[in-house]
Amino acid sequence: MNLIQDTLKGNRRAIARLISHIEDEVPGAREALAALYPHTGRAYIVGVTGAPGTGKSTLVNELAKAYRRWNPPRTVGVIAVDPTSPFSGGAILGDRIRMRDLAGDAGIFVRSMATRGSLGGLARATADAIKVLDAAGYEMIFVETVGAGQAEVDIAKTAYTTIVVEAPGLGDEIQALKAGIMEIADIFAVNKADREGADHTVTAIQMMLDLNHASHVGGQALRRGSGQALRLSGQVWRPPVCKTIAVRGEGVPDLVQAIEAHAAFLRESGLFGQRERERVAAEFEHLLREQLMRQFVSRIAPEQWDELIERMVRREVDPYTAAEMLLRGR
Ligand SMILES: Nc1nc2c(ncn2[C@@H]2O[C@H](COP(=O)(O)OP(=O)(O)OP(=O)(O)O)[C@@H](O)[C@H]2O)c(=O)[nH]1
Ligand SMILES: [Mg+2]
Repeated sequence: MNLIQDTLKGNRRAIARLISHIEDEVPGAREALAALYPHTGRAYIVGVTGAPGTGKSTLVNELAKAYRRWNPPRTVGVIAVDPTSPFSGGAILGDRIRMRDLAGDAGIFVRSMATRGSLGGLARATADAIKVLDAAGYEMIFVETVGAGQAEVDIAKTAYTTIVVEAPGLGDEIQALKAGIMEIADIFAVNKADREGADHTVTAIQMMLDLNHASHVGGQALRRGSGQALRLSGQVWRPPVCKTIAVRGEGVPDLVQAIEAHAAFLRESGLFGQRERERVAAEFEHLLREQLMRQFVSRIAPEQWDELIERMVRREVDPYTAAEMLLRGR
């Protein structure tokens, strides 16, 4: 089996094995990624994030089906990232079960990824898994992540369009939204609209968007420092708020339209290229930081490291000076 050639041909076993190699940092995985890299950059990546249990997987399942029914049908890759579980336990099994009706369709590939070591490692492995699916020819790639921590935000940064999923009755959640998630949302989905309070949630989000709109130009553009370009082009994206009932597939066509509208907005405003550059730069920075740190730490004797920590604990040296000492090799 030639992992690279077979992945490029879309062979499912090759794809699955290569992603496992990436997760396990098997020697050769990096070379495979390098060989695949020229074949990436074609997929449209959509991030789906939100609090636990809001219905992200159910929604992704429906979105995948919608794109399979598209004319002409698009192939779909799904990556469900679980930063909370260090083992491939219940959550992942749950995702598999919920996405059961996707199984058997050769045009869909579903993969779960959990933390094996650091969250940073998970973000990197996820970015690499996206490349594998991209090179394998999947046209739409959905990346599901839980919550709104930094790792999730990092993962969201790998998407062109980010959907934030909310559910009614999460008042505190909406407050928490203000912090990080508001800035990454290109589209809001208020799921479980069959439950009481959905309209209230929609109103709350709309109000927050109103507040934000004057100073924020909305969505990822600002967070990525492209506000200026947006103002120059005179174009502003206001995140639409879609009500959905994922379990019945209701509201999903509107959500698909919102994704397509955002993709068109990015292309027509010229922001797509900018976002792609920012995506590549962010990933590169992340990688450099990780590798520099690894290389650097590997050159330090454990005793030296421990001693330095001890000295900081005893307040004999401050962290800035300690860092200077290490960097200068003293
Ligand atoms: N009433 C109602 N229940 C829903 C809806 N969408 C999803 N659910 C249910 O909500 C539960 C959680 O759905 P998931 O799709 O697993 O949610 P999730 O956000 O992926 O969950 P995690 O990945 O564990 O964070 C399941 O029991 C779903 O059947 C909806 O529109 N209405
Ligand atoms: Mg899920």
